[in-house]
Amino acid sequence: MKILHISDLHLGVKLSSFSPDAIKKIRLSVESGMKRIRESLASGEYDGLILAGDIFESRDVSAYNLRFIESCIEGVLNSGGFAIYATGNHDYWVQDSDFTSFVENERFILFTNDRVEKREFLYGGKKVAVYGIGYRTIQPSRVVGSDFPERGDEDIAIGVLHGEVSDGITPPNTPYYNAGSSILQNKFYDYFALGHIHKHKDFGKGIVYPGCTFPQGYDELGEKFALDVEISDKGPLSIQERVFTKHRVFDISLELSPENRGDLAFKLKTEVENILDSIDTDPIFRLRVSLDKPVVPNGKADMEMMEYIFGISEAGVHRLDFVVKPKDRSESCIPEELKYALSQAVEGFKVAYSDGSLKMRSAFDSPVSLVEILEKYDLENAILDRLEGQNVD
Ligand SMILES: [Mn+2]
Repeated sequence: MKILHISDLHLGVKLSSFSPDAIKKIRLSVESGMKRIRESLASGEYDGLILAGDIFESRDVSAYNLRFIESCIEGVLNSGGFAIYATGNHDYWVQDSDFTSFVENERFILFTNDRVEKREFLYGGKKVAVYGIGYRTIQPSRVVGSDFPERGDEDIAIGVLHGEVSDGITPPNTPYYNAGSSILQNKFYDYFALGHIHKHKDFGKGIVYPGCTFPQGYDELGEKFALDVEISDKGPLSIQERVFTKHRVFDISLELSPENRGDLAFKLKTEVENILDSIDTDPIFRLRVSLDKPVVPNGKADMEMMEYIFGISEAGVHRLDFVVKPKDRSESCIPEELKYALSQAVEGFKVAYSDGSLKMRSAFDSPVSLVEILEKYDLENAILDRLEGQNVD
């Protein structure tokens, strides 16, 4: 039995932290990913589809995105398969929405109640039991691991949970449904489909987060995928990654100090070269430059050298975050006046103070090289001028 396990599509999420150029790339890539998901499900390639929650971003869902999920479910049902949808904390509204056509039937199971439920059906002569829970409110904050019953006499047992699962017995402290992985392991299901965490994690014994399917944030880095899950009563469980998007998001951090510049340059050179070697499409880069002192490398020559080393000029930077982390972490060491001055000096930068650091952020209309950034904004002088005389070290 082959199942496509998808979670955290967050259809309709605002891509506001990206530049317009990056947004265009992401939209096209997601669009073609959605098409491939729909086509695969309609082709009869899968026996089942599991949607493990946060399929939509919010109640404010477009007809297009709604129709997409409906057609995915229809596709797998029409080809003789089954679909399971457990709502997440972003789609708690699904249960009483009058504009969705999500109605349970024999082979479409919908978990929207805030308690663990069991559904059974026959598939290919086998008795399948599905145990799941959905969201009726945004933040239920409950330990649910022990709410799941041990498997019964069914041929195939599947669990679905949108929430936070931790290694071991102790559940994590979180406002969402939560469980310790070893509690779930002791239910002896063939597969436990998790959702909510955007990063892939396999706890063993078939308890798995696929992570979000589409990278749509600067914290959703590298390759993102859904899972092809093969459940067989003859052999072991097989789980394979299935990538549906072409774009990838990369976050490159650079912590500068006059002492470590050489080492960092080498490290970053390797990192960027590996990224550029391993992908067949344009990456979306954020470069984070942070300083623990108000000191930046000296002069344009240094920056040209760094750009050459990093190989970033080819790819371009879509967003630059510039962070000054003074050792004295009180906000008073960076006065309002300076924050205002910086926001003026560095056109287009949003300036904020948080976690003891001064943070500036800019998303560019189109990717720019590091040298361009420095020339355009004259960052070095802006920072040095403004910080001169400040007691920040
Ligand atoms: Mn979630």
